[in-house]
Amino acid sequence: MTEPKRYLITSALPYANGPKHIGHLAGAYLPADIYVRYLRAKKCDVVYVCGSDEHGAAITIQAMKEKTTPKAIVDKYHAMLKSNMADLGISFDIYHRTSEQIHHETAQEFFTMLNNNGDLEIKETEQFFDEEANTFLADRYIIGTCPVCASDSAYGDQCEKCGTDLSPEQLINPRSTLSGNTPIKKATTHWYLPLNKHEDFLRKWILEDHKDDWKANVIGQCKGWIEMGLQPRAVTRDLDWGVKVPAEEGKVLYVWFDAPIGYVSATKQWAIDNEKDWKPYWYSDDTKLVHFIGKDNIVFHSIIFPIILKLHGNILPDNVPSNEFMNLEGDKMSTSRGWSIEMDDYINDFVKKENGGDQMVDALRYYLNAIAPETKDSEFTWKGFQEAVNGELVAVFGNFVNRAFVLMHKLCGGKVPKFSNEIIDDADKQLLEEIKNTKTLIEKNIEGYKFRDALTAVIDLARKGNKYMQDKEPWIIAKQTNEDGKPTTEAQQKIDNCMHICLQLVANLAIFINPFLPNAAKRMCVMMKTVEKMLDWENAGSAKLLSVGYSLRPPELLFRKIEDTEVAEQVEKLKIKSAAINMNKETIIKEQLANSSVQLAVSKEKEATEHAKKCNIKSEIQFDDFAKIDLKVGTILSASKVEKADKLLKLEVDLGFETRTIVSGIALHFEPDAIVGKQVVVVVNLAPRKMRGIESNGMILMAEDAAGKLHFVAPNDAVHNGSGVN
Ligand code: B3M
Ligand code: ZN
Repeated sequence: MTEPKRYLITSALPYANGPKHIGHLAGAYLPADIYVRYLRAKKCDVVYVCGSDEHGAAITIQAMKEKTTPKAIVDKYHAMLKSNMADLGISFDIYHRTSEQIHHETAQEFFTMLNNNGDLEIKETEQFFDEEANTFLADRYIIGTCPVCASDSAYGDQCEKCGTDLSPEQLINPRSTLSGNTPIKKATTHWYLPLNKHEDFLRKWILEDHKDDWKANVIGQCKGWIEMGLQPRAVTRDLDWGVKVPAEEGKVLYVWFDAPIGYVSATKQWAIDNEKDWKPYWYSDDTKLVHFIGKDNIVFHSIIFPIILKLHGNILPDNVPSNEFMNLEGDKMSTSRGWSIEMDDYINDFVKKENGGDQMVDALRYYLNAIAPETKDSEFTWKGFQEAVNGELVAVFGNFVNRAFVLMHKLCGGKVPKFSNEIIDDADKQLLEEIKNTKTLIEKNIEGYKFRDALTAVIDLARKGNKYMQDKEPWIIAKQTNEDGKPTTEAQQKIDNCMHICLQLVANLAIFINPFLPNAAKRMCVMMKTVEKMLDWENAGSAKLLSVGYSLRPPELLFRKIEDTEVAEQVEKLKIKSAAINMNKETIIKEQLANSSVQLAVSKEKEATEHAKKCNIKSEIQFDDFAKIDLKVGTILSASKVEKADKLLKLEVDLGFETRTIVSGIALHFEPDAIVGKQVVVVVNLAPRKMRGIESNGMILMAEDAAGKLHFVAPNDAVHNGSGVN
C-alpha cells in the first residue's frame, strides 16, 4: 500500500473470564504496543484500540464455576485486565468492552445489514439439546472425545489439547457440561455466513495479494482452511448472554461474530471521547488496519471477519501479524492448569513491590520481546529472564549509558563536551555510521513486524558503544597530564571527542529503545535534561541531539539485576501454584464424582418409584422392614360367617404352638365348609384388631387374580403347622 494517511491498530480482545498470562501479553499486546509507540514517535495518525470480550460461553461457564452471574464476571475481570495492561505500559487509545450499548448497537447493525442484503443464509438444523437443562448446547456447553487426539475433554468448538477447531457433531461420546447427560438432537433455526461463497475473493486477497507480506504461519493456516473447503458458518446461537439477534427471542450473535466488531465500536467510542471522526478509520482506503493476534485467532481475523467487513463495505486489514505460543519452563502455558505467570502476579511480585517498579515493567517487556514467538513457539524460563536482563539490559545497555554519564561527569565536568572535527578518526566515523544504520534497520524490522530483530539491533548498537569506549579508553588518556595534574590539551580533546560521541549515542539509544522500553527512555530523558519531544523518530540518527556545553544530571539506574533468589522463588512458586490448582482440581473432580453418584442414586430411585407406581408395587422397604413380619403355616380348623358382615369369616387356625381366632375378609369367595382343613400362611405378629366385636389375631395371606378372585397362599406340600415362611 502507498504511504497510509492513518493507522488503526487492534489487539485481540481478551475474554474477560479470568486473568491473562504473559504469553498473551507477548502474543497480541506487546508487539502491537511497540508498533504503535513507533508510529506515534513518527508522528503518524494512529489509533490503537482494544477492549474486553465479554460474551460467549467462556464468560457464562466461568460464571457457573464461580457461582455468580456473567455480569459479575465481566465486571471483575474487565477491571483487572484494564489495569494490568496499563501497568505494563500497553498504551491503548481506548480499552473498551463489548457489553457497552454502543457495541451491541454496532454489532446488530452489521448483522441487520448483512441479513437485509441477503448475505446470510437461514437454515434449520438438528443441534444438541440438553433435556434436563432445557437448552441447546453450543460450543463449550458440550464436551466429548476429540476425534483427532482422543482427549476426552474436547469442547464443541475446539480441542484445547491439540488445538483442532471442531464442531459439536465431531465429538465422540458427546456430553452436556451442564448436566453431564448425553444430549439429544433437536431442530433449531440459525443464520449462517456462507464462507464458501467468498472463496475466490479469499484466494486472491490472501494467497495472491498478501502472499509476500503476511507471515508464513498466517498464510499457511488460511491456505489450509481454503483447501479444506469452506463451509457456511453459524453466526447465531441459542443463548441468552450476548448481543441479541434483532427481532428474535432467545438468540444471540455468535461471540466470534460480535467480538471483532468490537474494534469498530471501540473506535466509535474513542472518537466520541476525543471529538474525532471515526469513519475514515473504517471506510477510507488510505487507512492501514492491522490486527495483532495470537495464532489461535488467525482464521477469525483473516477469513471470517474480512468477509464480514467486505460485505459491510469496510476496509480490509492490511496485515494480521500473528504470533505462535510462548511456553513456560518446559510446558505449555495454561492458566487453568496453574502453569502460567499471570500479568497480575508479575505486577504484584515485581512492579508494585518496590520503588522504581517501572524498571521491572521494562525488564519483562525486554525479555518477552527478546524471545517473542514470532515464527515458532518459544519458551520463557526464569533463568532465561535473569540472563537476558542481567546479561543484556544491565550489562550492555544500562552499562553503556551509565559509563558514558559517569565518565562525562568525571572527565568533562558534567557537561556535553565539544567535538573537534579535525581529529575525527575511523572509529568515530564508524560509530556515527552505525547509529544511522541502526535507525534504518529498526525501521525495516518494526515495519515488517520483526520486533525481535529490531530490539536486537538496539542492543547491538549499545554493545558497539561499549566496544568503542573500551577501545578508546578515555580514562587512560586522562593520565596524560600536565604538571598541574590535568590532562594535556591534546588528551582532553581526544577525551571530549570520545565522550561527545558516546553521549550522542546515548540520546539515540533513548529514541531507539522508546517503543520497546518506554520507562527507560523516560529516565534517560531525565538524565539528559531533555524533553520527551527529543524522542521523536525524526531525531534518530542525528549526532547533534545534545548541545555542547549543556550540563547533564548524574546517571540513574536504568535496570536492576535479577537475583538468584528471585529466580528460585518464582520457579518454586510456579510449582506450588500448579500443584495446588491440580490438587484443588482433583478435589473438585472428586466432589463432582460424588455429586454425580448421588445424582445417579437419586435418579435410580426416581426411576424405581416410577416403575413401582406403574406396576402397582408398594414403595420400597429395606430387608429389616421385611424381617419384622413373622409368617407361619397353619391349618384352618373351623370357619363360620360373621353376623351382619357379608365379607367376613371367623376362622380358628391351628398354628402348632397355639390355635388362634382370625377374622378374614374372604366370605364372598369361599363357602366356610369348603375351607376347613386347608393349610394357609398367617401373619402371626400383627397387632390384634377387633372386627364386629371379635378380636382377630393375625392375617391370612391371599393372592388376588386379575378378576379379583382370591386364592389361598399355601406351601406346595403339607408341612407342620407352625413352620416359618421366610
Ligand atoms: N476473545 C479469543 C481469545 O481471547 C477472543 C478474541 C477476540 S478478538 C476479536 O483468544
Ligand atoms: Zn484434540
